[in-house]
Amino acid sequence: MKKHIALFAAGLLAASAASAAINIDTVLVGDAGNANDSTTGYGGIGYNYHIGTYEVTNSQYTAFLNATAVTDTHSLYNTDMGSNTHGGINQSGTSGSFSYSVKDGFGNKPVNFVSFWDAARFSNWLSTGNTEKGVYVLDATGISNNTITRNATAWNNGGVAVASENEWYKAAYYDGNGGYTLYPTQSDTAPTAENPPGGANSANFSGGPGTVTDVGAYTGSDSHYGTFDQGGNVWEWNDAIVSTSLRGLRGGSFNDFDFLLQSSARNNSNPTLELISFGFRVSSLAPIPEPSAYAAILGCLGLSLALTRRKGRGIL
Ligand SMILES: [Ca+2]
Ligand SMILES: [Ca+2]
Repeated sequence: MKKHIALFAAGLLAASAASAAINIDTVLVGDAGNANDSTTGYGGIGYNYHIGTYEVTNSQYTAFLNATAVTDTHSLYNTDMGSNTHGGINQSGTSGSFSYSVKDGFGNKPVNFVSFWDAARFSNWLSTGNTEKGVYVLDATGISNNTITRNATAWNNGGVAVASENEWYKAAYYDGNGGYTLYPTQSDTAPTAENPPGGANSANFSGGPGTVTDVGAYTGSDSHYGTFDQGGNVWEWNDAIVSTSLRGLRGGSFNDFDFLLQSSARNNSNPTLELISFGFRVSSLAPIPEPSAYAAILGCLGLSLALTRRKGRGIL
């Protein structure tokens, strides 16, 4: 059934030049009910959840832009994505007919130059196909005052969110057995900054490649739950409201020293800031389908209902 849905979605997508296939790989973070890391007070989670195996990539974000930013009302595109050598997405056309393409070699690199609100809108779009509605019900006042929190119903129904600080922290540092490590590579020793794939404890931070690298490229340096690049590559927004003007960031980047990869390195920024080293990772209570899959699922259900009815009539 799952395979059928995926193929059906691909068929739909092939008919639409503006869309591209998007698939968000996730890992299940189990062990619900674990305690916080006693040294920092983070990481305790009372539920099982899915979190992105990787940072959101340029290729995924480009599909999002093509679906939602033909007229870029919400400034989802930042021109640095095109003009900066570390950015990975080009924009062409004029407002009303913008289209977006991935730069050569950048498809699997993490998107950067994104604000927290870009990340929230990407998550909403994955949930509902609408950037303004989903786990984050967005309105100008809530954005301006930085007060928007998760809508419990949307989240509990399997909506997609920007990972919460505790979701992000547990996926990065928890050892599955009551303990936490200092680095998100299952180690208390600083990783080696080197070109991927590196060894069993390597990452992309200062002294390494000097730019973004393909997500998951440090193949031997995943977390206990199987996530990659939570240390380095790009900083990752989380949805913690740190103050009236700040949201959370964790993990450090290709530009930062190793101590910023540590569990103790809680960082934050104005949620509107879009820097060269800012990206994000998503989470959900359910595995994440692509937005068009919702239509495909509905289509399949409709078809199956029609077949059932027809069959029913046949029997009668
Ligand atoms: Ca933006
Ligand atoms: Ca990262």
